[in-house]
Amino acid sequence: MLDLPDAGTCYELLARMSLIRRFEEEAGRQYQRAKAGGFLHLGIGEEATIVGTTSVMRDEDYLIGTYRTHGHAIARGTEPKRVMAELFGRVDGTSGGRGGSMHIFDREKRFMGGYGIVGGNLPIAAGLALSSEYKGEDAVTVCMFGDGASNTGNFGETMNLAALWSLPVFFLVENNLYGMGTSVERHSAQTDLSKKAEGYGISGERIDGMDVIAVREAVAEGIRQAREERRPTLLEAFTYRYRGHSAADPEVYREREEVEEWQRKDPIEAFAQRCIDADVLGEREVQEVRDKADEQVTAAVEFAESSPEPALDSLYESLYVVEEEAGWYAVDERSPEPHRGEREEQMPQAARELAEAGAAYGGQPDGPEVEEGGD
Ligand SMILES: Cc1ncc(C[n+]2csc(CCOP(=O)(O)OP(=O)(O)O)c2C)c(N)n1
Ligand SMILES: [Mg+2]
Repeated sequence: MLDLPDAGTCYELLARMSLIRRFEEEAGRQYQRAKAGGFLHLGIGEEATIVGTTSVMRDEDYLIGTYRTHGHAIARGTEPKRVMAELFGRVDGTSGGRGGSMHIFDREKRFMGGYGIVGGNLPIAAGLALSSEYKGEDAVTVCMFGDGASNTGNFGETMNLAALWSLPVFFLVENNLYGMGTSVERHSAQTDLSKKAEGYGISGERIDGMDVIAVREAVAEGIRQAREERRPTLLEAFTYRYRGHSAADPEVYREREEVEEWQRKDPIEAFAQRCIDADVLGEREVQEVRDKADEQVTAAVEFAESSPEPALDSLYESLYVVEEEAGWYAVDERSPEPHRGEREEQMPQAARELAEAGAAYGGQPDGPEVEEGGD
């Protein structure tokens, strides 16, 4: 086991993890009260991976994540009350209440989202790193994504360019063993995800993502290589989400015992105990951390509740429109009825046969006969 850092750093790591945990527990409660709308993906259990990573980043570094990033924003320094207000859809939220849970964004803190498309944040990370390179900045981009995202085309495309162009980017896969309800064994041919980018010249390592100190050390080295050697690497951190994929997950794909087993090695409890055992922190300080987290989260809810809803006449602000008048570009420009080629009866014969037979049969000897031609 790696040595503990100084007491101040341990206190800060514990405080950040505890704050995120309390925040997310409360976000779950507020969602059930229908105060927070849309989808809600909680990362409870994944705090050591998040905080271990951000604790070794510089202010000028970029972080980009997925739709499970309330904790990432808070770990980067975004005020919890602004994240809560975003969940509530209020004007004081990080995106003025227009993004919600999946789209937390804080440019000032260089937290670049919050991204709903699985794997969609990877090419953006490469782009951010390219921009730093172009502008001669010393910043590194840290890109965090799920095990499921490692199967997307974006993964390979991004690894290729990151390696080819020697971009200052660092990749961290938060392997929580599932992509929605599908386990890694069932969704990835290569289950050692740290090896998945080797073919592109990007080496990887596996670590215990429940150990904040192990994450810290490994990420610090990855960031150093990205910054000093322009060498992107891939870290696979084993972690676990205690809650379902989203707030609406019946969790039929895993046993209660599996969840409890992971909860027994809870990253926050384990770290607090370790600090107490090593006499780095006292019981009193650990309690203080919990009380402060409670206070901040209570204040965040009060703030979010008293923040106004966006004004109705601001509905079309910040939308992409071609014309001066705000509106629904696709319908504005064309008439709303179906256009040429959009009606089913205009579908070419071959396409209809394929659709009826199921596209899976396309090109197979016992599939339907497909005629050449058609428009
Ligand atoms: C391109 C794309 N495909 C599918 C989805 C639906 N979807 C949302 S989350 C998810 C699972 C992703 O799992 P993983 O990358 O392991 O991240 P985790 O949710 O475990 O943090 C899927 C398939 C999506 N949002 N985007
Ligand atoms: Mg996952």
